[in-house]
Amino acid sequence: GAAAELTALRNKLSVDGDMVSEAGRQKTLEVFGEPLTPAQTVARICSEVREQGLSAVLDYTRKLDGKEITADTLRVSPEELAAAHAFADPKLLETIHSIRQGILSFQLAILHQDTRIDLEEGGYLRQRYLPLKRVGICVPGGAAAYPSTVLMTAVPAQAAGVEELVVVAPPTPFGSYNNDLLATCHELGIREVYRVGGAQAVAAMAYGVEGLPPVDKIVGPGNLFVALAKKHVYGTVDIDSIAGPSEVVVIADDTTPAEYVALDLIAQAEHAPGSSILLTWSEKLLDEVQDAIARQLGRLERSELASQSLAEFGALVLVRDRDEAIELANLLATEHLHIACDDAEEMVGAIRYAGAIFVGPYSPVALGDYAAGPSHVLPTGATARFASGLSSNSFLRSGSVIYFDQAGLESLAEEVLFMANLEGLTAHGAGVAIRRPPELD
Ligand code: HSO
Ligand code: ZN
Repeated sequence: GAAAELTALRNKLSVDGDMVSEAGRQKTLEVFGEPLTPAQTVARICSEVREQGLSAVLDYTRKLDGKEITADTLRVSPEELAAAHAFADPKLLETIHSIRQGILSFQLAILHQDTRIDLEEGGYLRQRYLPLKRVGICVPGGAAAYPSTVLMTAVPAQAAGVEELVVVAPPTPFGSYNNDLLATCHELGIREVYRVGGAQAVAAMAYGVEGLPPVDKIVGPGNLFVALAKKHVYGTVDIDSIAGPSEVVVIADDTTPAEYVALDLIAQAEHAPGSSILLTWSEKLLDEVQDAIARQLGRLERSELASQSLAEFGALVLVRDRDEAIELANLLATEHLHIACDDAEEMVGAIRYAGAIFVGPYSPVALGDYAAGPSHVLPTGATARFASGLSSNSFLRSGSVIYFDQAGLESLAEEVLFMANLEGLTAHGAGVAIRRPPELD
């Protein structure tokens, strides 16, 4: 039934390093002298960048992106950033500034707090949270320019207290040649922006190359090659997730205007690729949404891209009832779940898996994409089963602090000695025994 079909649909969108398209075969044959899978391609690029540094980064930028970047033009100079900012529409800067405030206050509010518990016997235990020092942000530059992605990654990092932020964007008109993107970086106080994308950008940030010191964590979305490269360098650096295409599941009934639903589905599809699934128990709504999609596609700008995505990765599903909708939503563990019906708030408790839940008819996903406060970098491809969205807490690491005085140590001494003896680690035991107070008779 619906579950099997939707799972198949979802698998079409999964991050698959082994799949080879004809175009991919041709391109890798040309660049590497043999046909490679995306995973092999990425492994090759990463190890060359690791071994040869900047020259490999510039080489692959020429061969894969067709752009001549040099050691001098790799980094967008501070003057260029300032110029982009000066040239930008004041309305853009104002908007970025005001959205930043909202994101910042939410991200500060959810930040983990240090915890300390005092031990009755003598001593305390602490959990400390400290920001990462240097973080790399991938900004895509293929299908559209995404200043919003800079906001939704950099501001949470700043809320956590990250000192050094690095942005990489491919050398394209939607990437690091985009004035709005550069102005946004500058407005947010980001001074390190590099014109590089794809696997070579991820490798450069992970291993460091001449002129680009290595980072501690790499976050942000990208195409298949960026996703696979993050997977490849994980362990050398931390990563946020291995993200696939954007997705939405909308649950609605006939309390929801069909035009709203249609636009929400098309909005996700216009990311191209993007997956949009409607779950409804109202046949009436389903029919109306179908008509509304056709009507809207006739007048929207990106309708060509959107209708392709809808055809390939979209579905309008008639379910039995609310319970089945909830069951399927949990199975899909989608990036965005929009519960658009009247009693949406009551359904939230039944949802176990979703990157973010949008509740009621007035909380479209676009609100979260651009302005609400939680980051729009969210787990895709059913990884919401185990992963969380990006947040200020993604930029903290924790560490414990243990302090016992002699009485405190004594209170656990017998347990430690028993365990040390059990494991046969006699020095562990002796080191505790020697600290025990002298026997009092
Ligand atoms: N829906 C995308 C984020 C985005 N939308 C950026 C518009 N711009 C992934 O959550
Ligand atoms: Zn979006």
